[in-house]
Amino acid sequence: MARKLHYFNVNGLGEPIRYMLHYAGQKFEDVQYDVKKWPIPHVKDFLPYGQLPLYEEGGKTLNQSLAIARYIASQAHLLPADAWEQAEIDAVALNIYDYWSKVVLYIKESDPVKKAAYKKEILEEFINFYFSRFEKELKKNNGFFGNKLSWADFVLVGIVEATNLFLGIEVQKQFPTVQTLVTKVRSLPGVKEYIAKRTPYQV
Ligand SMILES: N[C@@H](CCC(=O)N[C@@H](CS)C(=O)NCC(=O)O)C(=O)O
Repeated sequence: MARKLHYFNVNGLGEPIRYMLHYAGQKFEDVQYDVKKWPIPHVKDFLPYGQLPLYEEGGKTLNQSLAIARYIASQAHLLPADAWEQAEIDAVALNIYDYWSKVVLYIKESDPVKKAAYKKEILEEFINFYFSRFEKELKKNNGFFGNKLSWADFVLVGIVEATNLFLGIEVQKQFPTVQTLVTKVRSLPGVKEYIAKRTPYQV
């Protein structure tokens, strides 16, 4: 079955999906658009909501990164079997996205004064607020969000890497359990080889 993932040539919402597909050993076409050339009209017009990522499989398409990640997880033993545990993992992924929404405001802001103010707020408030909670949950659950590896762990690693790329920091350094998870996910079979081969991202 032909699989295709469309995303930018940067880290962000698409990278945890790439990691999971590589971890699952799924063959897929990794279509990467140059973020510096965006918007590419014929691509944007073809996207159902004008945004990436978009996943294609068996002639069908799926947008929304979390829906795609959850679907891939269901095929890669990264989704808990129990409905309550699934909901807990969904909540974790949404909490991570709540944090990321603050960084998106910073990325999209073009006014340098407002941009600097967003950055200050992220560095001085939001990172601490969210990551101290992520750290606590991971510690409580054996180093993973759900006691064993799940798709939410991949989402966090993707968002950590995207944070580092866009803010020029190494956010995991202040949070040892997050740091351990990042190292673990980046060392997984399939993921490790993909990271070694990929072109370093730039923004
Ligand atoms: N809720 C959507 C958000 C998608 C999104 O914000 N995509 C960004 C890249 S991370 C995008 O396509 N930006 C270009 C644009 O909006 O034209 C998801 O999670 O997939």
